[in-house]
Amino acid sequence: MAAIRRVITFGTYDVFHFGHVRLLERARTYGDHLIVGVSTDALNFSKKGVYPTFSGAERIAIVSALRCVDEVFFEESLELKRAYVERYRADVLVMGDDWAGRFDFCSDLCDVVYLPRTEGISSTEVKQKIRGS
Ligand code: C2G
Repeated sequence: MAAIRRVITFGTYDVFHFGHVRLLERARTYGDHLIVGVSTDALNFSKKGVYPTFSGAERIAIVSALRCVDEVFFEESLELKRAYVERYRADVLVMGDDWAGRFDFCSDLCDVVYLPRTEGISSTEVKQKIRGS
């Protein structure tokens, strides 16, 4: 029997939208088991200086409810990518191409794939649209 191919991806998934679900659905097609690292509130604050609109507990609950997602965990540090790939025995790491090249340092551990982002949608744009309505 062929071994299960494990796919890992990372993200904030704040104000969850169509671009997020498309990324996750496409990531899942690279294997049989999709593992998603959802960034913690503290990691977001350290990266962007603001907290996400939805809490880590809410964001991870939304992501884990998706049919294409098999396993979730909190991503606590950007510096732990290699440790997460090893801990979750990932065969493929998938990210949107806004991160193109930035995960290549994991390519000795697993395949690294960047998928085209969905155009015309982002959490920031959704928030602006709602504010303007
Ligand atoms: N994405 C996409 N199309 C969009 C918006 C996002 O394909 N219109 C993808 C991103 O490229 C990423 C995933 O959806 O692969 C999650 O996006 P974000 O929640 O914006 O994640 P980010 O804040 O970039 O966090 O360690 C990496 C970070 O945790 C990634």
